Amino acid sequence: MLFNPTIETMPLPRLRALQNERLRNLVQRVYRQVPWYRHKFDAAGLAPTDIRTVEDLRRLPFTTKNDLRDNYPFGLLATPRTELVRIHASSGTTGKPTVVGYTPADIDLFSEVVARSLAAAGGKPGMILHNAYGYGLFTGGLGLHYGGEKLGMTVVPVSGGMTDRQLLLLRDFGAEMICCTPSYAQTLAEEVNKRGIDLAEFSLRYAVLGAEPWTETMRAYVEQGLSVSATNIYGLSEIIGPGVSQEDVDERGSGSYVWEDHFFPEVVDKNTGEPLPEGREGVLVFTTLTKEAMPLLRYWTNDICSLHYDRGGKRTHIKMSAITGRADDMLIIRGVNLFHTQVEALISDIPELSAHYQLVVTRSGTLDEVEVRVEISELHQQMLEQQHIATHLQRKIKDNIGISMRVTLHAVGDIPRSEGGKLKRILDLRG
Ligand code: DLL
Repeated sequence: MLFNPTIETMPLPRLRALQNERLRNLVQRVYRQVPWYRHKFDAAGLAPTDIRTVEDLRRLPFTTKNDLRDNYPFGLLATPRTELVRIHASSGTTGKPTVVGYTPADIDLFSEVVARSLAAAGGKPGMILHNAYGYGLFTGGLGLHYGGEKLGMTVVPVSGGMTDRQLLLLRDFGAEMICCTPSYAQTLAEEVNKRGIDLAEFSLRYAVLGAEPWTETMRAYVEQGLSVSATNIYGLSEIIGPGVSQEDVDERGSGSYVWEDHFFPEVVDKNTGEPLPEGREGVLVFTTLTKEAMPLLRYWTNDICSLHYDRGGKRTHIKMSAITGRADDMLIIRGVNLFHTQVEALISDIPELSAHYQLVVTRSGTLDEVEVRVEISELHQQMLEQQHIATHLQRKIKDNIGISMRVTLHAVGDIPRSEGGKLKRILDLRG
């Protein structure tokens, strides 16, 4: 279902004209109201009138997470602090959180893009939405909540954790849609299986998963384990929260529609910052075209993906591929760039192994060492002692990624699970 068909199917030339008009307004507003941006323009020798179309964006410098930190907490606001009706924040890996503010219009915009996303995922008015994203400073809980209400769904604000209660409410309320992190969906699927729960007692049909990278292997596991069609929802606090992009339930695997009437995406070269053409992988960068409280120009997300128009899709908006990793949690192991999803893909080719794994990075002397801890699948527990499975994965990793790693096999339940939020797949113990 399309929540806003006029916008979602707008012919590209009209969409581009809308973006250009919004961009011109944005640049004027930001120059006038955010001193930090005014200095950036002045330093670059640019006037707001130099930016007339989205093609001109490449002339502007990027905005980074560090810039947000330097302006902590309210330095980048384009409206007086007293006009905010909500604040969210995301905890970074170091130091202070990244703070974002919303005016009433921003909350409307947030709800609109999440409503579009839930509709694309299979949601309909009247359907029960079991919302297991965390409520609080994290944008997931409240973001999905308001979007669900906007679409006319009945939202159950469960928040994360307490798996027993989640399963009880899922069954008793008859939710047809669940949203949570993919790793938590994996936990739920595993519990259903462990307890021998009959899914016929549930009404679940759809899962809307995001907030962390996941793969087709996890999709298959969750779809089968919870009896759902699972789609990807992507977003980040700095831009709005969840609902920056969303996969359509009938177009699974072909990328997620970016709601580009509000968030203009670019993919740029990680090293040079030059915009890359459709289909090429690089760092995702967003310009918020309509946000009031904290508009951002060319925000460097650090997320790695590619963009493409899908001429056969239901909507005209551009699609982004699944995120393969973050430029900053990319491991560099003996000079080789590595994302944990690359290892995950190789694990998934070996039927004796489960989708539960963790990479542990240590340093001995000057040499980085990686241990891949992976669980034997439920069905193959008796093979735990069989070293040849570990050797097989080790060889695949060496052949495909070019790094020697130690592989250790573990029993079901040994590797940490998601307890409701984002799961850490990498344990980096190098000081
Ligand atoms: O994670 C917003 C969100 C909530 C998205 C609920 C989807 C569902 P932050 O905590 O600011 O916001 O983290 C943003 O999480 O830059 C990505 O690295 C990662 N991320 C978010 N969604 C996906 C996804 C929320 N679908 C950071 N696939 C982003 C891969 C994702 N990574």
